[in-house]
This record gives sequence, structure tokens and C-alpha cells, in this order.
Amino acid sequence: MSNPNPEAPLRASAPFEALLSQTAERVEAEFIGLLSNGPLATGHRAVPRVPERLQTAMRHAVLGGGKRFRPFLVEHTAALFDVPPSQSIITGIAVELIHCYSLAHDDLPAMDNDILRRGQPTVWKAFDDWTAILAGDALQALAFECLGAKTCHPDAEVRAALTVHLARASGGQGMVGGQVLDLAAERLTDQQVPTSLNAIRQLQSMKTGALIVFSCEAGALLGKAAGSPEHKALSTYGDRLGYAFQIADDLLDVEGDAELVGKAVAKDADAGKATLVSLMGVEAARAALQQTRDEAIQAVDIFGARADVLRQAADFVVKRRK
Ligand code: GRG
Repeated sequence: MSNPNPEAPLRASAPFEALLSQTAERVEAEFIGLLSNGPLATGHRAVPRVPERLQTAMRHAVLGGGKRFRPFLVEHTAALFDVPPSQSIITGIAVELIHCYSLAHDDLPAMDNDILRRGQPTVWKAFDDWTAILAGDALQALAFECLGAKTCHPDAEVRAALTVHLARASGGQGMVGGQVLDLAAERLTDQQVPTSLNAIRQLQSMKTGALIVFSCEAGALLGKAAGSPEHKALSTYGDRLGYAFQIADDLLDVEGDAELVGKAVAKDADAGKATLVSLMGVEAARAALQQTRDEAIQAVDIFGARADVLRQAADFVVKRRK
């Protein structure tokens, strides 16, 4: 479904899937512009051309797939503060660039050694490992360039807050830190393998949760509501949603269809890895997923009916099959 007027406020009454694909179309169009090897559309002067091989690998990593769930969260949390999609999209693009870089690196032979992502060959498989590493590096740099651009937000303090929050969510105390804990537990014999539910939850809240929390808090930051009760509510919502997302991902690894999911499944189980599902069991994991969804929905009570889209997003996470 395409939106004839990209400036138009979002209609929260539209079916959830239609809203999600509306965001996905916006994100795709923005990425095509950003990675078309012209001057970057981030409000800065024209920059030297990106080498063609790098550009092609970056495009492979970001285009043609993905639910774009994180930009969706940015867009719809920002809408609660009357920030239009034409403004919030740049922050959504920044977080999706980080997400895509993390997937390109996670799929490398040195990490998860995956050959399929979003139904396509992974970046290293389509190119080689050094190109995939460097494409991921360049996507990460581009994410922060986006946040520094005036098109992201006219207020430099808001841009600085977004930059600090995204750096923390994606760096050593967030996604990268969680990935290190995960790989260290799997590979280093002198490391304690996290076997308690709490340890796994902590790891996952860094590895997967932090970017989702950022995506939800971004709305409050863009709406100049940092530190407000509304900001706190979105942070709690993001935390619960991130946890639900991870349980659902672990359940998909156990029960999912590789063709639909677009990547290998049963990897964790085959590797004998402790996951939320292996520790709780499938039935208890389903119950925890439902309870976490309820907590996410409750967290946004403060916004009343305006947060209905976010409530639907929590349901989407519970029901997703890919
Ligand atoms: C390499 C620094 C570094 C970090 C990797 C994100 C990540 C950290 C690893 C991915 C492992 C994984 C499968 C985590 C589960 C949650 C997750 C991030 C799933 C993929 O995200 P989706 O479902 O994917 O939003 P799409 O393709 O829709 O964008």
C-alpha cells in the first residue's frame, strides 16, 4: 500500500500490516536515495563517491527485505508527540542501518556462519568476508551521519541525544556487548556459560532488546520529551517488546519454517545452546510471551487510544511467523 501523501499523519485505524508496509516502503525509498552513489541525502555537502563494490554490498545488506520493525517503532512513537513521518524517518533509517550492519556481521563465518538471510544469500556469501565486514562498518558510520544531519531534527540537542542513545544501544553496553557475551559463552572454555534465565535475559536485553528500546525511546527524544513520564512509559514498553521479540525469535528457531523465516532455523537447538525456550520449555515460553505482551500493552496506558498501534505491534510480535 503506498501513501499518496508522505506528509499525511498516520491513520492509526488502518490495519497493522498496512501501516507496517507503509513504513517499509518509505524506508526502502529512503535507502535507495541514500545508497545511490550520489551525494548523500543527509543535508551535508556532496562527498566523494563510495567505491562501487562497497556500495553494492551495502545495498545488498539493506535493500529488498526485512520487516523494518524498528523504523516502524520510531515512526509511531514519534507520532505520539506529533512528529511527522517525514521527520522521524531519518532516525528510523539510522537504527535500521545499525540493524542491517549487525546482521551482515552476525552472518559471517567468524560469527554465526549463515548463508541465508531474508531469503537471500548473506552479504559474505554474495561477496566475501572482507567486503561484508567493511560494508557493515560503512553502514554503521552512515547511521551516525544520518543522526548528525539537520534533516534528522532541527535542534542540535535532540540530534546529540539521539546519537548518544543509539551509540549506547548499539555499542559495548548494548548490542555488541550482548553479542560478545553470547559468543564468549559458546566458544571460550574459561567463560561461565549463562544457564540461568536471568543471565540469558540480561544477554538478550543487550543483544536484541537495546535497539528495540532505542527505537521506542526515539519518539520521545524527537518529541523533545526526554525524561518525561511518557518517555519512561515508552522505555518500559520497548523493554517488554524487546523481550517478547526475543522469546518469539527463540520459538521460531524451534518451530519456524526456514522458507518463511528466510534464514536457517533450529540452529540454537542443534548447537545445544541455552536459550529462553530451552530453559523454560515451549509451553512456558509461550505463556511468558503472552504475559510480556500484556506488560508491553499496559506500559502505554498513559497515551490512551493514541497508542493503539503500539498495542497492535505487541500482538504482531506474538503472532509473527518470520
Ligand atoms: C554482530 C555486533 C553484532 C551483533 C549481532 C542482531 C544480532 C547481534 C544478531 C542476530 C541474531 C538474532 C537472530 C537475534 C534475534 C533477534 C533478531 C535481531 C532478529 C532479526 O531481526 P528482525 O526479525 O529481522 O527484525 P528483519 O529481517 O525483519 O529485519
